Amino acid sequence: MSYVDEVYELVVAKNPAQPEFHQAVKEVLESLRVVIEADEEAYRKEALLERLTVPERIVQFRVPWVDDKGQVQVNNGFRVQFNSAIGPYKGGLRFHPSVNLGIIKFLGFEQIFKNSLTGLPIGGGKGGCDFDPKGKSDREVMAFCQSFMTELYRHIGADTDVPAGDIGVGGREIGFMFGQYKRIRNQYEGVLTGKGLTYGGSLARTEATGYGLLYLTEEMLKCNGKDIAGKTIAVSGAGNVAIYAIQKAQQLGAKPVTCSDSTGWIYDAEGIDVALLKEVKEVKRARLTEYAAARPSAEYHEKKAGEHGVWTVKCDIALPCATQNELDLEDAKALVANGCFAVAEGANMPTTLEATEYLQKNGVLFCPGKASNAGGVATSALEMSQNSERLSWTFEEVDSKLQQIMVNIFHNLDEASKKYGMEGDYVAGANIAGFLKVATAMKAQGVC
Ligand code: NDP
Ligand code: 2IT
Repeated sequence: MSYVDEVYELVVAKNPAQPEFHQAVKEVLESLRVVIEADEEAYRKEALLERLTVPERIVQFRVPWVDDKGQVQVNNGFRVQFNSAIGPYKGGLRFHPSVNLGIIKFLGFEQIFKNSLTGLPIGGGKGGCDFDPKGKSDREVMAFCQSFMTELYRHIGADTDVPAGDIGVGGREIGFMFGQYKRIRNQYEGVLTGKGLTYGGSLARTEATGYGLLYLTEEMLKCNGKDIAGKTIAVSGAGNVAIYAIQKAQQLGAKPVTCSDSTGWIYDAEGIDVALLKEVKEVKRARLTEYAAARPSAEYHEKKAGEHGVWTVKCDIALPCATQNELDLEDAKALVANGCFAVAEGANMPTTLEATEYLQKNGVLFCPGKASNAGGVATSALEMSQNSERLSWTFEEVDSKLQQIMVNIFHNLDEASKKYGMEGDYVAGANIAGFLKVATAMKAQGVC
């Protein structure tokens, strides 16, 4: 059996009941087949793929906290420190009831290659908790965050592991966790990114993932003889990534007409009103029904099992920005039938393997999240740089660096796909380009 197949079987056998982790590993290993098989014995002897797929460290811990009724609640916390070959562990924290070890491992694994693609010195990690911030008071969220950090603090540090936000973790949660870290450690350091602007945060970090997604999409279209201006875009999600993707798409002259949350979705024929969306989601933390109520041009559709939501809308470009496996084969078929010619992932692994294959086979330009959503973590790394030199850069400076990073990422994966005879397969290009830097660093550092 080939080394790649052997390691995939091992991963499945050793990590039962972690389907998302299997899926992420399968996608990467399939892309790497051509690289590994050219030098199979050397990779096998060094057990490079086994080392790549086993995290350096997993921390799992209890998070007890008291709710507003005086009831003690207990949640399960995780931090997976996956790979530190090219820098300190870096990656977000997700607070969502669906969080389990397999989800955090898939996200941490993806993060290794994403962080490598940014060209910046950051290793791969991810963490989170099965806590649901929805419907909780600010005091409950604070109590939870303080308890979460009371355990996590001993495993992280500005040169060790630097968490940030992800689903359910934004500025409010980062602030509460930063305060608790500082209190326990008596140390003011850049241990988290996505911080507020008054205490070490970077301008443009809030916008970075969504903006970066559009910078990369624009470059991908340009290099394929297409233009983003005037195009209709279907976006899913209504959180940090979706909001700023919609905003930048409009600035580039495109028309995003959809967004969605966990209970329903919006079709707005006049284009999404970003100011209203921000008010509903960032300020009121409300449902999209409130958007529809305030906007006559918007249609609200309740989410229903078996229905395909935003992907049934006619569009030129699709940007999935909500969560994993939200775009399946049926959705891919609907997009192709409606003339969609480009999909770029804002979320992590939002497209199933079957859907990805269908889109690619039908000539749709497809950019995987580990490349197209790398602007968030790249700007986090820029926040780390600013914290280290105790300076802050202007919005324009950070934004122009972000733009350059996204353009470079696209060209790196484009070149890797050509070099390995898979021109236009940006999934393979991203996985190979991300892998080669990490593998070279791992080999140089000996058996560790
Ligand atoms: P937010 O929590 O800000 O927003 C998430 C959005 O997706 C919300 O609208 C939420 O609905 C919706 N959503 C979440 N889970 C589900 C679900 N299971 N089913 C349907 N809808 C869901 O998170 P982000 O915008 O930060 O993250 C979105 C995606 O982008 C994730 O995959 C994340 O890993 C990825 N990402 C985030 C980065 C960042 O910098 N924040 C960087 C790179 C990737 P509701 O409003 O009802 O909660
Ligand atoms: O998935 C991701 O890249 C993030 N959630 C952002 C990570 C970070 O460290 O900024």
